[in-house]
Amino acid sequence: MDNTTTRPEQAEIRLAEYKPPVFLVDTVELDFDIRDDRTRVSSRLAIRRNPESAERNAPLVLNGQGQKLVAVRVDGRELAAGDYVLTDKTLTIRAVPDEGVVAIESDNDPAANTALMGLYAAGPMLCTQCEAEGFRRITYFPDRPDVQSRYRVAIHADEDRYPVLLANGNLVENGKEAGGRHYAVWEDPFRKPCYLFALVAGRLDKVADRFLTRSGREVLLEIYTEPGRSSETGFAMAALKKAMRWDEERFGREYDLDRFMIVAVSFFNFGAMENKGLNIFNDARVLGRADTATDADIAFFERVVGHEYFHNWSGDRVTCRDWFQITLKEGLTVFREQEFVGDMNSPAQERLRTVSVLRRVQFPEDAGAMAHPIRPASYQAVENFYTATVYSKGAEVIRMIQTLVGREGFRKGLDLYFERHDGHSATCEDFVRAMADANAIDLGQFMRWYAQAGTPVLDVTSRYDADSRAYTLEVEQRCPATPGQDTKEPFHMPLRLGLLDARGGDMKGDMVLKLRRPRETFVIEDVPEKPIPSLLRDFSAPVRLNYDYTDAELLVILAHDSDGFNRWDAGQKLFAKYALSGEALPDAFVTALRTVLMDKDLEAGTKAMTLTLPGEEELGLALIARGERIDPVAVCEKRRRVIKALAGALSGELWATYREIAAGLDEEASDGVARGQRSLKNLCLAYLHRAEPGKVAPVAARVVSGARNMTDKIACLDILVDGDAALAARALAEFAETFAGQPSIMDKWLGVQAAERHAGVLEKVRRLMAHKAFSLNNPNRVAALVGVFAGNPFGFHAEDGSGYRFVADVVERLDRLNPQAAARYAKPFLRWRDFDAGRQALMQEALRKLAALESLSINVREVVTKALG
Ligand code: 0A1
Ligand code: ZN
Repeated sequence: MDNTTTRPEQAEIRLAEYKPPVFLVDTVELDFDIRDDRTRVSSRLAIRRNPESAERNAPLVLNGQGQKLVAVRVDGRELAAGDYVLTDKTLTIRAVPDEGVVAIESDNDPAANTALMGLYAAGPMLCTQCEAEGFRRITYFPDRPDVQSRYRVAIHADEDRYPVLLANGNLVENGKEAGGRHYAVWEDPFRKPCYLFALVAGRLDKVADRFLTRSGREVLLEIYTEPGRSSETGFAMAALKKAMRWDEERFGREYDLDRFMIVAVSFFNFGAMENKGLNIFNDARVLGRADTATDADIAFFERVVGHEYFHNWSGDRVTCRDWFQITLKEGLTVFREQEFVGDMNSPAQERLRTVSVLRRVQFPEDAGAMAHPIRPASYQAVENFYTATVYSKGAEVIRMIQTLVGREGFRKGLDLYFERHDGHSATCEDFVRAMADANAIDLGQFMRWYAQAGTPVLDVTSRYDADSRAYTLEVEQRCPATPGQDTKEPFHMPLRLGLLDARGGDMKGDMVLKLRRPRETFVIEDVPEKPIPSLLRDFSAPVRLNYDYTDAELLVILAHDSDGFNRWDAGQKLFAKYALSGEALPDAFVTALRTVLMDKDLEAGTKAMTLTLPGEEELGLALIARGERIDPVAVCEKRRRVIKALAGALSGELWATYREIAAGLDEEASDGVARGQRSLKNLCLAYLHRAEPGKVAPVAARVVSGARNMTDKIACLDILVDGDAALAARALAEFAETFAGQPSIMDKWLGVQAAERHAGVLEKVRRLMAHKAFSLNNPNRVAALVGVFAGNPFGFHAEDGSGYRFVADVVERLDRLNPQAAARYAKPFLRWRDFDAGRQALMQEALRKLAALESLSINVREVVTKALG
């Protein structure tokens, strides 16, 4: 007997095979009967054959997964089992009228739902997550974003256990029921795709406020938390009001419902979700005060609250036709979020942050085994494509359009886009067409950004002719091959630049060259002296740019360029060069950095960013660009060597800066300025620790136990863990005792230890997995421990392969609970080709072991097969 099992080939779903839905659903009535052992969901769907569908006689096929079907009715008649076909993914009903009502009852088991998609128990509450394909786990439905419906939702539950019952839209009715139960009915007047559906039930605390829209409507704002955490909502509420005002002022977009709700939940796979009128947030992205959250967390609250709020227009009012178009809403919304955060704080710092994240996270993705265009052409598990490429590179593509058409032109284009598509689903073509039409320009070639993967490279050379005073730039563009795309067509992109004189003065102001061809020559006339080109100002396109700068030219740019981005980037280039070559830091560079540090007019946050070396990932990428392979441990050491040298040379200034800021900074302040000052202060201390560990460790130890500010505590805990075993052990124990029972704070404690740049880190992480602060069921705990470990060169990349085996093992175990989360930790293996031969072999071995498993989710299997492919 042949007992080998064959694994069915996994299906690639393709954009080119898009077909309009066969049936539309105009209205949806849902009834949730929440009981201790199950939740019964009853639906009434008003269905109608779609006139746009070519499949005139096709049956009604509803998606459905992981629930128990109880009954199906068509126009009031209950169907017998033979009247429909039920599989583990679909419910097919052949005998349906062209227009009618389908009613379905099914049972959900939220307590058993560890995948956190659909209806699930999040600690003491029930909540939902439907993007991308979670609604099908709640009830049988055509679960696709081009089916948009009006919803009326009734929820019934025990009043004591679930006093708060929420869904999208407006509360239209509520009251008591027999047996200590109660109910609420919600109606959403806007048509929406089912992925924007949301429901929350539980015992929740609430903070409320009001917002007056510019047309004079009053909106009720509510933030709900688990009991005891409402004092941590201040930043989020302030951010929400700022976001609402900003979207009116900058883009003319007003809020449209009477109520806007945010719920913070403690089990969530992503950062947050833009469900219409009822945003659901990972509590780590919305709750905290200066004594419970770090400045980085707090900065994120404003960003994420803004992001989800902005989706109300870019995502909810105008949504995506299909899941290939995620960047239509995400790229645009990230762009809007970046503009908002810049306007609320410092636009220059926001740009530096954005680009460094892009380079650190998106560039490697775009060079790896799962590189994809911002609009992928195919996928197996759509959740694998909520990526840095779709989000961050997508936002850069939107930004390039703004650079090409100007801010006013962009606003006109966006208005036209919303006007044309309000209440409907759209495609990336629709967006670009609105921009082109509003500005009467041709963006045909520009569409290649949506179809071609890989980070383009610009090779630039120049010559200056003193006699004719002409400056010539030759620009060549190329784009490396990516999986499935061997050759690329040239991109249309803006190259912003300036020309500096020998003292760094701008000779010509800002110019924007429009690149379209593989090789182009630009002649700039009337240039008085041989210039230093300041190329790719403001990072005007998501590319790598090569130009053969001398160190002296970079120093001029660093000191004087009027473009803040290029000043910072010149420093980054010099840092990378000295770190990778092992050359000593030249005095001129140290002097330039000293000038930055002591500059009275420069914001502290900008100083901190200028003094921060490119990260280990970026240095690794610089090696790849030179055709070398990465030894991550060696890269970490090279980086440390530069920090040590710099700290030695600037010791006096670093101590002076540290002391001055420490003396004047209010521990409770967490506005943008205070955050910048704190980041500079803690950078000074961390740098000094490399050069003078004996002097810094006691200072750090005092801060960990004495400070009330969480940013300071964690920065100093990091320092201790990095250097002084005895002090670290004591500080960690004290921290754990103080914050036991506060899981989001204990996540930081886990993370600090998983980040330890030391060979023994795996053993520690193994032990921590058994600690009561850890749980494989909670994505935040897993991110704090396993996620941080996966970015640790001494952990994940340990030379003996132990880190790879450990992470692969976690992926296997986690996959049984939460496939989306598991796939996230399989992704670091996608880059195996970037590392030295020994590590390549060990990473492939771990991948093969995973690939050989019989039962893997499609999420993990897609990553593993593409990694090996
Ligand atoms: N749309 C959300 C993020 C999000 C994406 C996918 C999810 O499940 C697969 C959940 C949330 C945002 O951009 O904020
Ligand atoms: Zn989003």
